[in-house]
Amino acid sequence: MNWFYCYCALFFILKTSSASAVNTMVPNQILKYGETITSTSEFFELGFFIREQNLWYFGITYKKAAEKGRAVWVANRELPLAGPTGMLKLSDNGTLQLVTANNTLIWSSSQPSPPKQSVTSTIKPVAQLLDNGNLVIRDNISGNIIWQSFDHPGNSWLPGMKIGVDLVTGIQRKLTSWKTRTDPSAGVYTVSMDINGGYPQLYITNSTNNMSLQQRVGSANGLGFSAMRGRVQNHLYEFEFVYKEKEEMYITYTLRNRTSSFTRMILNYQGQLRQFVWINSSQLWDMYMMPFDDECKSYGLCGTFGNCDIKTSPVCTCLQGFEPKVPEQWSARNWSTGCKHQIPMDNENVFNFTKFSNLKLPDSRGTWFNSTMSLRECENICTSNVSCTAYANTDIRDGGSGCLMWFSELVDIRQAPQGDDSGQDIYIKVANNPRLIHKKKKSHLIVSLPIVSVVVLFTFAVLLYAWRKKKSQNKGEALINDDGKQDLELPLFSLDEIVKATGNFSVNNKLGEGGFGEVYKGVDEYGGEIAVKRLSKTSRQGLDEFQNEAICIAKLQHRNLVKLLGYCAEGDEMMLIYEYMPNKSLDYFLFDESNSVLLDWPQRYHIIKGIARGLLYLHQDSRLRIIHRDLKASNILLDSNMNPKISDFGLARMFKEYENEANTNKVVGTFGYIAPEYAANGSFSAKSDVFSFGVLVLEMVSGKKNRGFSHEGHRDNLLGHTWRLYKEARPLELVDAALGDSWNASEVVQAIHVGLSCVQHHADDRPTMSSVVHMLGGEGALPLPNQPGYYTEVTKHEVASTSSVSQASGSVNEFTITEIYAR
Ligand SMILES: *[C@@H]1O[C@H](CO)[C@@H](O)[C@H](O)[C@H]1NC(C)=O
Ligand SMILES: *[C@@H]1O[C@H](CO)[C@@H](O)[C@H](O)[C@H]1NC(C)=O
Ligand SMILES: *[C@@H]1O[C@H](CO)[C@@H](O)[C@H](O)[C@H]1NC(C)=O
Ligand SMILES: *[C@@H]1O[C@H](CO)[C@@H](O)[C@H](O)[C@H]1NC(C)=O
Ligand SMILES: *[C@@H]1O[C@H](CO)[C@@H](O)[C@H](O)[C@H]1NC(C)=O
Ligand SMILES: *[C@@H]1O[C@H](CO)[C@@H](O)[C@H](O)[C@H]1NC(C)=O
Ligand SMILES: *[C@@H]1O[C@H](CO)[C@@H](O)[C@H](O)[C@H]1NC(C)=O
Ligand SMILES: *[C@@H]1O[C@H](CO)[C@@H](O)[C@H](O)[C@H]1NC(C)=O
Ligand SMILES: *[C@@H]1O[C@H](CO)[C@@H](O)[C@H](O)[C@H]1NC(C)=O
Ligand SMILES: *[C@@H]1O[C@H](CO)[C@@H](O)[C@H](O)[C@H]1NC(C)=O
Ligand SMILES: CC(=O)N[C@H]1CO[C@H](CO)[C@@H](O)[C@@H]1O
Repeated sequence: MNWFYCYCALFFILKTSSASAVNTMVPNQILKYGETITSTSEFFELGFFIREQNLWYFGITYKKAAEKGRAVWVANRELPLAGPTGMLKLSDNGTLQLVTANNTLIWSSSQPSPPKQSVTSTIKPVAQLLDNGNLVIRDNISGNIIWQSFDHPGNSWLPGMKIGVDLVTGIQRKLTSWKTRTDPSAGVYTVSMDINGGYPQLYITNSTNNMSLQQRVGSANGLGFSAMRGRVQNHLYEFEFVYKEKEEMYITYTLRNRTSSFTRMILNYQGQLRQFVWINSSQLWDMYMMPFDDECKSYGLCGTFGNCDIKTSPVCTCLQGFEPKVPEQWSARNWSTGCKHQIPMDNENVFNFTKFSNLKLPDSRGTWFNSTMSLRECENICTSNVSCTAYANTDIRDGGSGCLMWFSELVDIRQAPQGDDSGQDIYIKVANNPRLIHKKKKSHLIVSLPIVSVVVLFTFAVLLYAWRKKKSQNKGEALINDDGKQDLELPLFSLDEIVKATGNFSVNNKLGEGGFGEVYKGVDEYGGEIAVKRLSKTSRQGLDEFQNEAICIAKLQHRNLVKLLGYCAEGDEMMLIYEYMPNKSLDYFLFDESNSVLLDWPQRYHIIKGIARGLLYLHQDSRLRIIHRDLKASNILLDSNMNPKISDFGLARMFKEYENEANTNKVVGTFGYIAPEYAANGSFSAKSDVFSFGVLVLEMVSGKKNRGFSHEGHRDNLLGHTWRLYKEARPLELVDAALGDSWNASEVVQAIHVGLSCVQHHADDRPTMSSVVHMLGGEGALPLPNQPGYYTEVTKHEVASTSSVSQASGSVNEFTITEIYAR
């Protein structure tokens, strides 16, 4: 009995004494294998552990069940012990030492960088494992910290740890990856703070690559880093940048509720940074945040003012208001040259800040910042400083605060995914487009607006009326609908302005000829580029088309339709003014031997999808229902980012809601693109546009014109040839040799399938544009196609063509058919 009590008492004493010192170690205390020191939070413990056979380490590991043994910090990461035989001791001067059984020093806390601490003889050191996983050596008299493991991070970034620079000692606190999954010695990747001027940000570097910048993580914005993948906006932790002038600057993160969550950030041996949170209910680590690991991750891929968006193809586009510096290189996917302002930023120029949302903020080297300033103050300073190019908030919590300003061209921007609020807003200086000012002014005159537009419309109508010498024979075709009274809210350009812009319609500025006259390039007084369509004075035939186009396009707004900026009606001049498309039209690339190589498959596929969306908008989604009737490669214009824009609405036809189909005596369109039922009996519908779209798709794949296609083996046209290959299960032989190896077989096969489905003989067998858009978006499937319409070439001989109207001058290919013998 006595013996039993005695044992119990002894046990009790041992238990309490170890409990009171559970997280501390005093001088000359020895810690051997099997003994550990545990933090009072019970999250962490300090002790020996094994990583691989006979490689023993000493460090801090998690203690909790599922994570037991996962190291968050390793003391002897470069020099493992051969067995569980070493020991850790704390010397009187406050140094932790790890020695082998025969007393060989393996690791010491003061070894790597002894900053000559003036160790007074009267210190009373204690080593303590804090609740957050920080091992500190303190002087128990003064309370000063002599050393702490948080100053020497490994691959794990725990809450409270600082990544940054001590400005007094110059010590850089950075993460270093492990060499392999199990070997904790320093690997090639680091995460460190860049402090070479500007707002500090974190970089991942790769030392095998000569310490090159592997990926820019960015600056802390209060919650995390902008445009990271995962739950950046969460309520568990906050990342923030702390700057104490002349002392230190660092990024750290803190848990909002220390007791409930448990988190770590890891730089893994493959150089990837990952933020994990422990989910108690499911007992596992959940990944909360990581930099995107995709094409857009490489630093500055899209050059200056370029935006990388993984959802678009190609991934790089110029920010709105910017255009490629070297269009040829840009369209050849060499984006490093970047973009420039569309309207040059001269000091005299009026400018506005354009707000871009949900972006990863650009590289912040060379920026200026003030964490207490408001966005309004920031704007004021940026407005008055000519060299300022953009500004943004530094912190996005509570509606945003702080001021960050750029003074150079912006690089390394990416788009955060839509529907994900992980990105940030930035305000970029963009010179004012005079046309936009014009428009804006209008919106100030709310009361007088209807009057203005009625007057404008009236003038326009009167002029048009005066122009019409006699009633057009095909009045049924004309597009003056009852809704002609809808506001034609178009800016009016003066003739003087246009004459100046085009160098008095100089031959050098002539871009080409359209259905109703010539097209000129112009530069307006602000340096903005425009295209001017001038109604021919000698031929009055184009008047209907001109009018048609003005009414049609003025009401349409879509990124895949060309944009009308305004019109000019003065004297006997009638002109429509468009945005200028620097990359000309699709046929310029597609059917030209040297240019076709510039248009690789991803671009062609992007263009196909863009045309499909534009056409869907015309057929279904716009306020009006419009059949284009003349879709062809030369009517697809390309903007500076090679986005397709459907143009030339001269032959377009507006449908009323209940109309699906119409008939005409005068068939207008272009050889090679025209649908059989339309050519044969003048019946047109949305499905006749679908036919033309199908032809265009097959032309994009093959790089060959449907019209004039020839093959040694047979008499079939491009459609027949494609059908042959498709039937014989050799569709890939259609692929344009100019595409090199840029194409992707499944996309090509899909495009051929779509193309063939669209050129079916019977209009009812052709899909709607919405099915086409779905299919190109990877959703749904189209039925297997049958033999296409116009299997063989409809030669000119077979078509009793009335003499093409006089508008068919120059490059235009329009014709009128009265009878046709289709197969
Ligand atoms: C502290 O003491 C240990 C052994 O007692 C010695 O090896 C070490 O150099 C000393 N460190 C400093 C900073 O004096
Ligand atoms: C200490 O032991 C290690 C092996 O554990 C051995 O390699 C080393 O030579 C020994 N050093 C001394 C000084 O005996
Ligand atoms: C540190 O000092 C406090 C009082 O200041 C004392 O209670 C505690 O026991 C000391 N710790 C060690 C390990 O000496
Ligand atoms: C780091 O650089 C090396 C050498 O250039 C390269 O092989 C490796 O892929 C790079 N690491 C990453 C993650 O890109
Ligand atoms: C690495 O950088 C140094 C200094 O910038 C340079 O001299 C050296 O040639 C570079 N090495 C490689 C492999 O790029
Ligand atoms: C922190 O988490 C604990 C446990 O989940 C909870 O009881 C407590 O209310 C939380 N505290 C705060 C301030 O949210
Ligand atoms: C975590 O989960 C375990 C069992 O799943 C439960 O016993 C424990 O109370 C939970 N802890 C917290 C802090 O919720
Ligand atoms: C991309 O453009 C840059 C700058 O003009 C040039 O130096 C580089 O050679 C180009 N790269 C390719 C692959 O064409
Ligand atoms: C930051 O802005 C605040 C308020 O505008 C100002 O008081 C402070 O001096 C500024 N700090 C620096 C370093 O410019
Ligand atoms: C604009 O800001 C930069 C950077 O702060 C400064 O060097 C320059 O003097 C400022 N210019 C003007 C005109 O205020
Ligand atoms: C929307 C906006 O801020 N517009 C402004 C653009 O700049 C001009 C002059 O620089 C202002 O008058 C506009 O209000």
